[in-house]
Amino acid sequence: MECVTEKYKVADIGLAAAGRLKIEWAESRMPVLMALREKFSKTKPLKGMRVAGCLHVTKETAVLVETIVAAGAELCWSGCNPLSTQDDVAAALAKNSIPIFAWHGMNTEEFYWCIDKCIDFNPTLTLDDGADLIFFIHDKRPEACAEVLGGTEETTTGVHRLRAMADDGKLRYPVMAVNDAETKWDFDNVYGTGQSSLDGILRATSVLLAGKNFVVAGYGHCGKGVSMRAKGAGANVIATEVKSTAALKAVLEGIQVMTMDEAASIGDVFITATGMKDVIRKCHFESMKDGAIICNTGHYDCEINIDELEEIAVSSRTVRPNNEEYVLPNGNRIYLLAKGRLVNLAAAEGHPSEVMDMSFANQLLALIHIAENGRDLDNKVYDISSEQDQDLAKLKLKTIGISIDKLTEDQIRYSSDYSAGT
Ligand code: ARJ
Repeated sequence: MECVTEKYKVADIGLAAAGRLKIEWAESRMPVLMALREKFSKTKPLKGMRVAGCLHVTKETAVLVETIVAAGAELCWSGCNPLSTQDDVAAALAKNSIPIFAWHGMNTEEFYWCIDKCIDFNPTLTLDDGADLIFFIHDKRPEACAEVLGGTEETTTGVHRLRAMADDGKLRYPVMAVNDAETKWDFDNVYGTGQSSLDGILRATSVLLAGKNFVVAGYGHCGKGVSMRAKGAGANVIATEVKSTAALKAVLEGIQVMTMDEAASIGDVFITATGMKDVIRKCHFESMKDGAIICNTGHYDCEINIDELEEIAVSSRTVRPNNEEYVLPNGNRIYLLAKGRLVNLAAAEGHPSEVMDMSFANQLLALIHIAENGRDLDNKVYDISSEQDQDLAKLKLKTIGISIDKLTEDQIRYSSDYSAGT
């Protein structure tokens, strides 16, 4: 099987037909992005643009990729996580003449080789999830930044880092914070992460969640979504936090809040959603119950200290796909899912298409915004406009067939009237 050419490197081009079926399934559930595809395939707002993308290769991403192409751009793609590429989807894209360098299970060196390939493509726009491509182009290929009009960033962790980089004066082109659009974080991060993380845990373990002590580290938008769904599945949800307001929100949601030191000995399932490193570490592994399941849904694989787990374990083996058993000196077994990488993308298929529809519509519109205005933007991180949010939400509601009220003229006047009281 020819799987490497100048234009692509994928695991198995023979999987293209299966990948195409998945992409078609996603298309049927991404009406907003498909409507934008239809509109922009006529006007071609990205004509002349070269997009380098570094984002999980899933069926939903494929719909975005083919929409960017329909809008007139050329592009080159790499995955943003060694375990999240769906090989059949990557093959389908390669088969459709899309330059793509991504396969499941790549090592770190290969990961950066793929990003480097996308930079060889001389991008005018970059699209990231986790900012690895932006970091790489700044660090290793700074000369390539000159051609870049701007970039977009998909996720919380990436946006945090890019804001820090901009504050340090190190960012060499403008970036749109797609994550911070309301139609992204308030849906993708909450409902997307909630459902897909449980999907990953269930595919990797097949355990009953009802009655389990389910520990969620981090009660941000992602943690909140996971907690909500775990609670719905009948688990006793426990949250750990470092931020007082977030902890208080969890308390008022009826969730037990305690420290990880306390939670470690009572949890049955642990999931990290913090963006911080070493949230679960040696002292926690040592006090865990026999059979404890641990996983992560944050962007990077540093939230569980796996080196320490490997150090203290007397043996380990794979017991199911994406499920590694570690036996500790006290005889207790701990099950690590998806090597501590995003459990929702590594052990399942990522967020459902319906929610990625809005995230990726934001990505597309952000790219078009930079293509049209990039030269007037400063080298900083920009928010998505609230008009874009409202337009996308309106379009999404329309596709679901839901109508909402309109303010009357009198109500519009009332909304800006400060003279009326009791
Ligand atoms: C592509 C996905 C999918 C999916 O938008 C989500 C986010 O912020 C990322 C953190 O790395 C993952 C990304 N995401 C979730 N599900 N990207 N396809 N199906």
